Amino acid sequence: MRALGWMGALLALVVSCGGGDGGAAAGGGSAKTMVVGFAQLGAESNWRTAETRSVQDEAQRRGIELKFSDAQGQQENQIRALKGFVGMNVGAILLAPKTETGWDNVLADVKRKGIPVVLLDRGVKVADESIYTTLIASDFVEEGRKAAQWLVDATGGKCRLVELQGTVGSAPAIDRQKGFLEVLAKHPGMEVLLSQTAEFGLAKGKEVMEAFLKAKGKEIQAVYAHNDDMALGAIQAIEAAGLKPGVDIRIVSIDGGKPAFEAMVAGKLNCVVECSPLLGPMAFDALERLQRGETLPKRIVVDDRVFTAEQAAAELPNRKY
Ligand code: GZL
Repeated sequence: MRALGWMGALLALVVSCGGGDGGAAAGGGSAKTMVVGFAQLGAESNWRTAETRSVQDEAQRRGIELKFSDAQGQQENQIRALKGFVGMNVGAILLAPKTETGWDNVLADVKRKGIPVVLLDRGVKVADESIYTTLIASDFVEEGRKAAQWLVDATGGKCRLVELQGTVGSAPAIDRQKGFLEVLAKHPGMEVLLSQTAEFGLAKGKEVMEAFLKAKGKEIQAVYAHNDDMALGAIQAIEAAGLKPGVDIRIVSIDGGKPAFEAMVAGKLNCVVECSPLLGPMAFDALERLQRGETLPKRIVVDDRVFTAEQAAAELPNRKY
């Protein structure tokens, strides 16, 4: 198998899937399926569970056997899962890395076994970029820029705001802040009063917003939340403080899930920058292109749109997550 490398493993799997004798295909799995390992980071948000569902549904639709691991938010569990997939000699691996760093050794080991790794939704910082095949993700810096530009336009460039950051050390948290501050740097009237992580979670978002309100109260004119779940938590905290979210305090978030659109229809959230979790089809398209011997670009960018409260009612029926 090693002489064939991972391509041979995948092709062998496809050949045995097509006309095999029904015996176990090379590289694990039955003769009828290609075997893919998916190291998911957790289930911390509505977005994450939608991504998991998209990958699982698409694997089933294509008759691909998916070995799924939920790391419960722990990087060491993801690393353990990757090692397990190597042991199973899967044909390919999908990885949604919790944080940017800490992947060099395990991904080098996976590469030595000839198994391609496709990164889903978050990137990694590694010394040797050849240890992963491609990254399929939104442009988080651009998402931050879009959120900031909407807030600048909505407030005439004069606003005192607080920021609810995503998971510390994760690509979306780092880049969404980077893009946001890049735009704010051009508008001196925009002031970030407080900024703290709420780990992309609703409950934590409520807790941190409560602390922000206690510290800065009516000074706060807007919230920038790195994802919908934290924005929804902030809405709860703002209402508990007797204020009107979306009116007394403007809110802009990222993801674009149904709950956020419902909050915009209710007038409690003002703007959402979309970040699609429906990456299953793109993930398996990429793996099938690899099977055909194609070379993939190092980066496959998922396009994002911006939706305001005025557009929410019309768009809500179209939301798939
Ligand atoms: C973005 C993804 C982020 C979402 C959050 O691609 O990694 O993680 O924005 C999720 O909702 O928790």
